[in-house]
Amino acid sequence: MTLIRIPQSWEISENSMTPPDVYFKRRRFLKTLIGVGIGSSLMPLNGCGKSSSETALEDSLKLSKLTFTKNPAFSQVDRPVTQEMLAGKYNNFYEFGGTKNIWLKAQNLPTDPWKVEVTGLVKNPTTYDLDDIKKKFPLEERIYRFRCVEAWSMVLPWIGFPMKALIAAVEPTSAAKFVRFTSFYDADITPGPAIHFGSLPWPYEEGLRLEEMANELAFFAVGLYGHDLPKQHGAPIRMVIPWKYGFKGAKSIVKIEFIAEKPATYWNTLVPNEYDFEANVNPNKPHPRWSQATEKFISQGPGLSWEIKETLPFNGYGEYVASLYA
Ligand SMILES: Nc1nc2c(c(=O)[nH]1)N[C@H]1C(S)=C(S)[C@@H](COP(=O)(O)O)O[C@H]1N2
Ligand SMILES: [Mo]
Repeated sequence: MTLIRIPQSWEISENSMTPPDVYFKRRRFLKTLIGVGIGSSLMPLNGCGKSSSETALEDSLKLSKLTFTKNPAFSQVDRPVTQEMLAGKYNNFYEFGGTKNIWLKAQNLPTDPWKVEVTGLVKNPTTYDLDDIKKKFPLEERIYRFRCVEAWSMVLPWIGFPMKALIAAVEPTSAAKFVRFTSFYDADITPGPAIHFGSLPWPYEEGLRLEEMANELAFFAVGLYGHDLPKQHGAPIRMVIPWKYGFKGAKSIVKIEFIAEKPATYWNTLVPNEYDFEANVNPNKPHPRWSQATEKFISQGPGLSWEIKETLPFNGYGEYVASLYA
């Protein structure tokens, strides 16, 4: 059994750029410590997570192959596709913990059967099961850049269908202005991070303006790397919004509601001054705690390593989406 070792350099670099989840815990943690008068010598946050077996990781990625076409408009970008074994063990999925190393815990997600309720201000409210979705909406592969607000990035070959196809199927009424997307949540299965204080605003929810959802690029993924979506990536269906930071792409979607008012969202509720609703990738707008001008692009294996690249406005997708924000 080969153990995966995360290189030291990765850990160091990550410390210099604390992810929002760790930051949030630390801030609350410090507040609590100060509150009860314990010294700051107690700072055991973050350990680097457990080592895991490479075979178990491979098993988590051995999934049914999908039938799909390759969309020629999104068949490549200016950098290589990230290796599957790297993408599959470096995730954000707060329901399963506050570290990147959640892939094993995420295998507890029950994905079969799965239902997605589409409701609200629509003419044809529908509850789909996953097979209905795969049959009704022709599947295509799109290779998209992916940029997390924490400044790491990947390139991922998603398989799924454009969100506008769902809009056409359910026919929103003229009163629908926003859309709320809700992730799976069950406190027994998705306990959240081990260390946190106070309540977290579960379930994970995200939102888009209806015009954003109708944009050519907005995508529902049911697959990745030619097969069904791995649990750690948000099986069996998730949002992919390539011009926005990764947190806008809610995983493991169970409900989609067309509504009149802007919905509250998970990260915006937790840390409103850091994670705004719009969250378009923008190198000229620093995060309050770090620059967004460059990113750490993860492509090669077998160990985690990255290249520093410039971050592009709208993550390189301005020609498709800039007009939405004019
Ligand atoms: N339900 C849910 N969706 C989520 C998250 C989460 O914690 N819970 N994390 C978000 C963040 S911050 C990122 S960067 C991406 C990560 O997707 P990946 O692990 O497939 O790369 O998922 C997003 N969707
Ligand atoms: Mo993220």
